Formats: sequence, structure tokens, C-alpha cells
Amino acid sequence: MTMENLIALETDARLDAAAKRLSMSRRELLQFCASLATTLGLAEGADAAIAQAVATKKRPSVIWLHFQECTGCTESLLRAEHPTLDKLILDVISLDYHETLFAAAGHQVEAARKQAMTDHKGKYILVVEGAIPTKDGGIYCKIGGKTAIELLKECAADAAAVIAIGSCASWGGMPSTDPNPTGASSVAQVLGKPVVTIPGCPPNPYNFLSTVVHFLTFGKLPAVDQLGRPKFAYSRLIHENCERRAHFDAGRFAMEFGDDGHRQGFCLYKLGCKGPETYANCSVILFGDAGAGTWPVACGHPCIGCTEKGIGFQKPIHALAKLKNLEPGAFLPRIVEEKGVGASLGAAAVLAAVVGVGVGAGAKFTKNLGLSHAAEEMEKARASTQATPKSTEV
Ligand code: FSX
Ligand code: SF4
Ligand code: F3S
Repeated sequence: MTMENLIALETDARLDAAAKRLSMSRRELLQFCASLATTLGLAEGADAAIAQAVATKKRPSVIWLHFQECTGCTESLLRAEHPTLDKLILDVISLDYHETLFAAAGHQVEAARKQAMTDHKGKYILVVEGAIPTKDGGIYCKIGGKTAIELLKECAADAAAVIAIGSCASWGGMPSTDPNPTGASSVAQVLGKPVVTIPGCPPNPYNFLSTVVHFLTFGKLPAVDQLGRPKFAYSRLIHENCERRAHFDAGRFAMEFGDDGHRQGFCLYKLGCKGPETYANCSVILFGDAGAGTWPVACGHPCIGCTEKGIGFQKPIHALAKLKNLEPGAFLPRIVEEKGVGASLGAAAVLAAVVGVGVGAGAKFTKNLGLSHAAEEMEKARASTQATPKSTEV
């Protein structure tokens, strides 16, 4: 954040009001916005824009549909222990229809959905949680007498943006597991067009919040890959930034749950960890509130590839992962950096200030988030055509 922006924000009473609403201090709110900017891999100054948007912009109306799922997506958003995450989510959006959270029922909620769709025609965000059963005319999931297919199409018609939250909505997830008796399908399959997807079972709440805050601040959703996944969150393999990676590289593996290797924090690859073939940022931004620094692998459980179509709920838990990338972690310095690729060091410094880590670690974090598959491919192509040594050989 530049000094000018900081002074402008400091004198903006609306920031105080927003902080009060969120039971945060002004400083905590600014720090949180800075960490969101870093998660999104945005350039310097974006933290101020985010803080301003959170404090002043009209909250977008959100209609949230539930189909075939366990409600874990909603639970993970609202049960987060991190201070005010749930409050912030509910503060940056106007949740006008949500079957689980509504106290009302029946015709009253149906009326609320229709009202929100009329009042915010063309402007609301449609969030879909759960897969859509398509077999036998879609009869396996009906709400208010309408099939999930009908409801989804009706609500998507006038939405400004559609977000599929969780693996079920993103690619079918657990309900689509073989033999998929209900024909569980993704939102994109049913609508016949790409949508933004935030896979994970459940997905990381920070990735949803960051996506919505991006929409609030810039009026558009963040850049996505060919599967509709925001690039800031799904560009890197979990394996690339895993804290157990040094053990993998050194060939130190846990062979059984509870054995010496497991107790010493060795790599979980031989227990079936799917980190080497799963794209997500769990190993970078962590996931779970069981304590500081937790995420599945940190807790001693192999990653099951819950974000990845064809891996999570398909590949047996004990099966070995396909090694997609044997090169050293993405945080190692590159020989030549592409101009404009990756996040700025300024953003890294902001993160370092926020989470209290060194600038080097912050730089690693942001650089990884800012890179895309395209940059990776570019680099590989260059390495194969040039006679210069590959980064693995340096
Ligand atoms: Fe559950 Fe959501 Fe998994 Fe699916 O998350 S946590 S089954 S992705 O749709 O509620
Ligand atoms: Fe981490 Fe799993 Fe990779 Fe081992 S295999 S380094 S536990 S992601
Ligand atoms: Fe899922 Fe693996 Fe992350 S199981 S939550 S993608 S560590």
C-alpha cells in the first residue's frame, strides 16, 4: 500500500465502520485485505483497493443453491476459526437465498429467491454447491417441485456470474463416483458453458473469499484456467510446495500409518499421497483450523486429491500418485524471469508483514501463486530447445 493510499484510507470513516461491523481493529482489517491481495497474487496497491471496496461498495446479491452434496462447502466457510472469516464473507456479499442458513422454509424461501432474482436481475452471483443429477429426467434431486436441472437453468439465466463451489459442483465430485447411479454432473455440463469452479471437498474458504473479493473490487472474476479454476489458487501442484518435500527428494517415506517414518514427519507418498498430481494451494495457504499450520498432509494424512477430477473419489486412496513433475520446488530461484510473470516483491513484503514471515518466504509464496500453467509450459519449452542446463541440473 502506498503512503498516499494509506493516508486516504486512514481518514476514511467508512473503513472504521467496516472494521467495527467485522469486530476488527482498523489495522487488522487492513492486514486482512493485504493478505487477500497476496493470496490473489495482485500487484502492489491492490490491498488498498480491496480495503476500499470492502468498506464502501454495495454488496453483490448472492443466490446459493444446494444440490447433491454434504453441505461441507457451507460448513467450511462458516465454521472457520480464523477471526472473522465467516463474518467477512457475509459482509462482502448479500446472501439473499441459502437453503441451509435460512430460518424460513417452504413458500417463504421460494419467494425470497424469486424476489432476489427480480431485484438484482443481471447483477447477482449464483453460487452452486453440489452436483446435479441428470439421470431419469433429474428426478433424484427436487426442491419446491422443481428438479435441480430446472432450478439451475432458471437461476443461471439472469446471473452476472456463476461460481461452482466444491468438487461436486465443479466436476461431479463424490456423488459422481462410479457407477454414478444418478448421473451426477457438474454445473458447466448442465449449463453447457464454462463457469468459475472452486474445487475441493470441501474447498478452501479463502479461495472462495478471495474470488468474491476480486469480483467486489474489480467488477469481474479472477483469471481462470481451462477447467475454470482461479489461477491464483490452482496453478501449482501441492507437491511442489509441500513441507515434506525434502523427505520425498531424499527418499524418506512413511511406509505405514504410525510407523517411525510417519511419526518423524516423513513423506506420505507411499501411503498414497496424491499431492504430486493434484493442483491446489493447500500446501501454501494451509487449510483447517485444528491448530497453527495445519492442512491434511501436515496432520499426517495423505492428500486424497479432493480438488482433482479423476483423482479424488476415483483413484484408490492407497494407490501411488503419478509423478507429474520431478523438478525441484517452484520456490527455487529461476535463471531467467519472464517480465510480468509472478507477483511483485512488494506484494511479498506485504504478506511478510501480515503473517510475520521473512520476505524470502513471502516472495516464495507470492511468486508461486502468480505463476500459471502457461508460464510453466513456456519455461519447459525453452529449456528443451536451449542447450542451457535445466534448473534441476544447476
Ligand atoms: Fe460436501 Fe460441498 Fe464435498 Fe461436495 O463440498 S465437502 S461433498 S465438494 O459439494 O458439501
Ligand atoms: Fe508432500 Fe505428498 Fe509430495 Fe510427500 S508426496 S512431498 S507428502 S505432497
Ligand atoms: Fe484436498 Fe489434498 Fe488439499 S485432500 S484439501 S487437495 S491437501
